[in-house]
Amino acid sequence: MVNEVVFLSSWVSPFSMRIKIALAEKGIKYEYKEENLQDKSPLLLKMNPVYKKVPVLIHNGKPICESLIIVQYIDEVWKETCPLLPSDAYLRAQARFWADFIDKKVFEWG
Ligand code: GS8
Repeated sequence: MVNEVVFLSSWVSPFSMRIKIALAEKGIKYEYKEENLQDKSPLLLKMNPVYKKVPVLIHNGKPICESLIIVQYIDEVWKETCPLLPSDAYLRAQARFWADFIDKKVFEWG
């Protein structure tokens, strides 16, 4: 299977750190494209027409948006290497709770 991975991000984006860590843990090679959020690229507007935000992962030409959804996608597609969530369902629920808490209470502007 061809795995062409492009990561649209910005240095100011704390949400993008989730993707950087997930890609690093899985050892996935990717092309990084820095976005200027004051002057968004046509590629970002095309790949994330709903929110027009980074991060966006483009896998074999198909975009995945929203950092937690991207992390889950990476974990499902590259499932043989380094699982990102605990194998126990209860511990997985706890991990998801805290990720959701961070989005709602820490990064309320996101
Ligand atoms: C939040 C992404 C976000 O806010 C996620 O991916 O989890 N819920 C989303 N991205 C910001 C940069 S980080 O502050 C962004 O792209 N902002 C551009 C804009 O709002 O126009």
